Amino acid sequence: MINVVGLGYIGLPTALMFASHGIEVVGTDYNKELVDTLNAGKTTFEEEGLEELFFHAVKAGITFSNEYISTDMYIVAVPTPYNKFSKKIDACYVVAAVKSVMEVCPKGATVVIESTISPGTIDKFVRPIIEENGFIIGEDINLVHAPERIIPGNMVYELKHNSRTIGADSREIGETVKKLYASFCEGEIIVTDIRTAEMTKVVENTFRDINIAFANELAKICRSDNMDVYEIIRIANHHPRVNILSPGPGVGGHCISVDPWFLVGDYPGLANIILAARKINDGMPEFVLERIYNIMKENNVTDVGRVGLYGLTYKEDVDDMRESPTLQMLENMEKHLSQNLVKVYDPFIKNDVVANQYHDLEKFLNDIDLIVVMVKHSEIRENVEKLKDKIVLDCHNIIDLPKSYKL
Ligand code: SAJ
Repeated sequence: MINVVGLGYIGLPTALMFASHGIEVVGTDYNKELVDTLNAGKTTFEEEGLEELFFHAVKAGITFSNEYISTDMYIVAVPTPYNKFSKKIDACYVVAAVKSVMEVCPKGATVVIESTISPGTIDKFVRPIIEENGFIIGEDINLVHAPERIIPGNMVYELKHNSRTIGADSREIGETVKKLYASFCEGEIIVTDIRTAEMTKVVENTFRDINIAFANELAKICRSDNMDVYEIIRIANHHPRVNILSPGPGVGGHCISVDPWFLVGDYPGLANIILAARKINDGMPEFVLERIYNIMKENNVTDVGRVGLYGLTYKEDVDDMRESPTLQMLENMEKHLSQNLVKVYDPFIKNDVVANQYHDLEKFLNDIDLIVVMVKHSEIRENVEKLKDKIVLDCHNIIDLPKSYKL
């Protein structure tokens, strides 16, 4: 039986996947409300295919609890925030979860850490806890790192089809855990050591951050000299070995905008491109603000109250707002005392999280003259004609109207 610890964006779908593939699973989370919701038969966030998977898993017997279970296999999928000042990982949730597991686990158990961690975290934080509890790693307790790779919006599909990495101290344990994941994972599963698995995961997200930063830097260069960045990228991408990503209003989410900082924090002086990319991407909300200011001036819009931000989430068609460019931008605006004037709307955010938030597209559009498309939710892509009388700042190159501006 597997005890999956942490039932968030990664832990929940993973637990459901195992349960739907014939494995006995108990999902544990310290959040009572979350466990109550799951036990009441409801999922806790929106995600394509999640509800169906949930019903399958419940039918197959998955249960949810606030308690840790005594069993031979644990999968820890708790959040790993980073310290905003030191840029280093804050392993407090992983530490707390492993401590709780140590209180109930029998000898012979395997502890798999799925949470994204910076290279060295297992050596520095996890091994000492196990040893302090009187266990010998490799004899009494087996330790494994199995980072996930799934993308919000396509999690269920990717859980099944992506290849993945298993890092273990011994080949044998690595192969055992590989077999377990192979119950649902059809992609290639590569077994390696723990340090390599930790580093690989962070490197993957850093690769993407750097590539997005390149596209964003091009957008700024082209804007400064009146060139069309989208046309340039489109043409350049016809080269067989060039694949430039898309500029946007910033990089949000809990992965790409966070993981590169682990490398910057741990290797100051060595992580140079990585740091530059982070700065470029983090500077994009400010760049959008400047664009808004210039477009307002050009169109004689003097009232910030007539400006509307479309989208609060960090990307399209998800309800996740973590590190979102819109929230970053509102924070920047706060410094200029204008945050409370601008209007905001997101079809995926049902409760009020910011000032002047709307819950109806029509009403939102009625109250603004300039709309800034921060997130390319399907809703706006399907309703472009509703923007024909508006001034539009399109941060994603999806709208082609007479009065639309690009980044
Ligand atoms: N973005 C751009 N331009 C692009 C692509 C993305 O500005 O061309 C922005 C998005 O709008 C968003 C951010 O970047 O704000 C990140 O979005 P994303 O869809 O690229 O990635 P995430 O953060 O949702 O998920 C990533 C994935 N990692 C990689 O693609 C390397 C996913 O596979 C990981 O599992 C996940 O991070 C994670 O948990 O680490």
